[in-house]
Amino acid sequence: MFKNAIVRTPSGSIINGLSTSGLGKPVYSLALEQHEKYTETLKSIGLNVRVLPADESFPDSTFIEDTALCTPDCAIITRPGAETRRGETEGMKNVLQHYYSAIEEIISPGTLEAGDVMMVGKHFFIGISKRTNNAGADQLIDILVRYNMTGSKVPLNKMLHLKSGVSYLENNILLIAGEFKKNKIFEQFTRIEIDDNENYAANSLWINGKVIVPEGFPATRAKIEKAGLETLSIDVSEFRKVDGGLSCLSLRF
Ligand code: CIR
Repeated sequence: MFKNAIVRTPSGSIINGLSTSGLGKPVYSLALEQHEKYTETLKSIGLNVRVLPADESFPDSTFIEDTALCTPDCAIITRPGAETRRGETEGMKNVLQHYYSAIEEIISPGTLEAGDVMMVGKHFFIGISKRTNNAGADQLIDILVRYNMTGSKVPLNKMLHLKSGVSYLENNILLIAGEFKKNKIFEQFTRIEIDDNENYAANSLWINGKVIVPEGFPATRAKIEKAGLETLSIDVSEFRKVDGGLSCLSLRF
């Protein structure tokens, strides 16, 4: 169960965020509106939400998930693989000190973005992607082991981040899309397979028994409900334009 969440208000510079979507630039006013609804939804589920101010110097800084991994026992400040995002972690230590007495850090030559990290109880799957390298994953595994947790690597071919294609919905249920559907690494889970035309919805968000699904993906929502989970949906169209999804917009712990 999660108690807290941290989000960061999108900056006007989000229009220059890294993107491969081909969906055009986000409309800033709409991004702000959607972000506010996202924040309100987290609060309505019962989380204490801290809202950090927008940071104009980093177009992608609203995707705060990538800057830290918040485990039950320690927080780990990441080292983003995207050079334009590296400075986003500055200041996160101060923020997280309010919640954690143990804070670790990924250091050079390691890179790691926490969108590549999926928590399954005390085990963490770590995507090796264009953003997260082996050195970063190895450092993370060493840190996890020190705190009685474990980690393992998952190679990525097409997706931006691990959680662009797979989300853990607790109780051994995994929402799974694209290149991961046939991956033996995920065989042990009860899998909800995403239809290829709804791949974006693979990044849905389990919070304390409820699953937030991006708006506009009815087949995925129906499948999740069929598995016995309650769903909510939020429109995150403006974040999708810059390759962001529901999980990217918060740290939850
Ligand atoms: C990026 O390319 O880094 C951002 N435009 C999107 C980051 C999405 N974050 C995530 O999946 N955790």
